[in-house]
Order: sequence, then structure tokens, then C-alpha cells
Amino acid sequence: MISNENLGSLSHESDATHCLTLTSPDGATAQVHPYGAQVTSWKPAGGAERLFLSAAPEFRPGAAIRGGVPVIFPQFGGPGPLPKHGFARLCHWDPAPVETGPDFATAQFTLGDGEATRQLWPHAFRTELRVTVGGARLELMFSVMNTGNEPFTFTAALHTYLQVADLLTTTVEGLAGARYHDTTVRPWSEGVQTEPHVRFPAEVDRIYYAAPHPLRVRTPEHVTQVKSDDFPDVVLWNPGPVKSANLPDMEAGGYRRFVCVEAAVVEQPPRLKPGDSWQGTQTLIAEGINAEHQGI
Ligand code: TA6
Repeated sequence: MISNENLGSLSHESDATHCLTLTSPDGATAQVHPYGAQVTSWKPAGGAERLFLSAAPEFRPGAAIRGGVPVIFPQFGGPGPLPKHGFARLCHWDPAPVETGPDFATAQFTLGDGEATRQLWPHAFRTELRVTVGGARLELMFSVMNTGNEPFTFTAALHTYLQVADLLTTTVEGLAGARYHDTTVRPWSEGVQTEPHVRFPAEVDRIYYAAPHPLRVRTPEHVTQVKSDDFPDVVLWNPGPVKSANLPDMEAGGYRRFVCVEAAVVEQPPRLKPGDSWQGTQTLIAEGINAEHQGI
């Protein structure tokens, strides 16, 4: 468990008082928690909640918020020297004030290195997450800058939990032809997506490389388009019933209410020289929302 002083801890108090709400004039809203700069709610204009948030969160140092959009940096997954999924989701980020335009609201969150992050990962960096909501869209722009004197590499993801009414009637479309690793088995097995739809009859945990875009997450109730810019990879995850039962921060049956579609940069870790930066964007679009609400 991470308990360094500069890393954050999740508490009921911080949850209640420090969440930022973004409200676009057209009625679209998002909520972002400075702990992890984690988007925990997104409602498109005229629509209902589109993100999953666990009803049984863990409030302890070193725990991440289960749901919404955890920011994974500087290490995706378990393999590597850092705790699984790195530390960005366990840190308090600095929020800038919410700005509102004619058809959007936006806020930016910043995280830099500190003593605790340098103990885990000896690099000087600055990351920013800009969250913009408006109409049918939620846009998340993540950037990484090397503010030190030595180069570094990293992997990252926006680990988006999309809410669905029933996992078993949910499909993800658009990945046909993509090469992937199935990470539910050891060693990971390689495959190529042949079916036009990915379904979730049991645990799914796959990293698709150089994945096509956009993807569509289709349920009987609605369709969400997932676009990425400069995140070359996509991770699909649902723990299924067995692994879900072992997650202390997941309510019984909670796994049936989400699918994670993650914009990721994993296979080819970006290498930043001093002064260099990298940026990637994930955009979610609630299809079928009134056309006048499509833009940001
Ligand atoms: O992104 C998929 C994944 O790496 C899965 O292997 C699964 O473990 C998931 O993330 C959630 O990880 P977490 O550390 O949040 O429990």
C-alpha cells in the first residue's frame, strides 16, 4: 500500500467537499474528484448518467476510486517496478477554476512530482488532465511533460468505466482485425479480433494494439462512441463474476453494470527527453442525443 505523505488518501470528507461540478449551459454535466483527477460522473445534455461508480467504495490510503475515469500513469497494469497502474490515481491533483463557454464547461487538473512520487519513480514531470463537457460529449485531454534533466518513458491509460444496464446485452464494436493480448491467462496469449463484436460472457481483459477508432459500446438502451487521439491502444476489461467477488470495493453483482473501454498507450511507451511533452485525448459521445447537442 502506498502511504507516502505527498500521495493522497481518499476520505468521506474529501469526497463530499472537494468534488468539482462542471455544468455546460446546455445542461451537460461532469463531476471530477481532485483525488486522482478522477471524473466520477458524466451526464450528456438531456441524458442520464453514463459512467459507472461503485456503490461500495473503499476509503483508505492507497485505494483508488472504483469507477468513473481513473488516470493511469506512469505505469499501466502490474508488470513493471511501480505499484499496479502507477500512482497518479492515488494523488491529489491541483484543480484550476471551472470555465464555462456558450456550449461547454471545462476544468484543468495538474499533478507534478514531489518527494513521495520521486521515491517511487525518480523523475521530474508535470501531468495535466483537461476535462471538457458539453452537449453529447465528454472530452479528456491528458498530457505529460518532462520537467527534469533526464529522459523518461511511461505508459498510461484513461481507464473509463462505462455504465451499462446489463453487461450480457452489451457489445463493443469496431475492433475487428485488431491484434491483442489476452491478459486473463499466464503467459498472456496473443490473438486477432475476428468477430465484429466483443461480448462479455465471462471475464475479459485484453490490450488491443494500434486499435481502430472510433469504437461503439452498444446496449439496448443506448450507444456510446469512444474516440481516441494519440492513444494508440485500447484496453477492454470486465472482471466477470469470480474476480468481481474478490474486489473489496465492488458491490455484489456490480460487474454487470459496467464495461471498461480504456484509451491507452502501452505497447510503445513514449520516451520524453527533458522539455518534451506528450498528449492524448479520449472523447466519449452519447449517440442519439439531439443533434444540436453534438458539439463542444
Ligand atoms: O485495465 C485493466 C486492468 O489492468 C485489469 O487487469 C484489472 O485488474 C483492472 O485494470 C482494474 O485494476 P484495479 O487495480 O483498479 O483493480
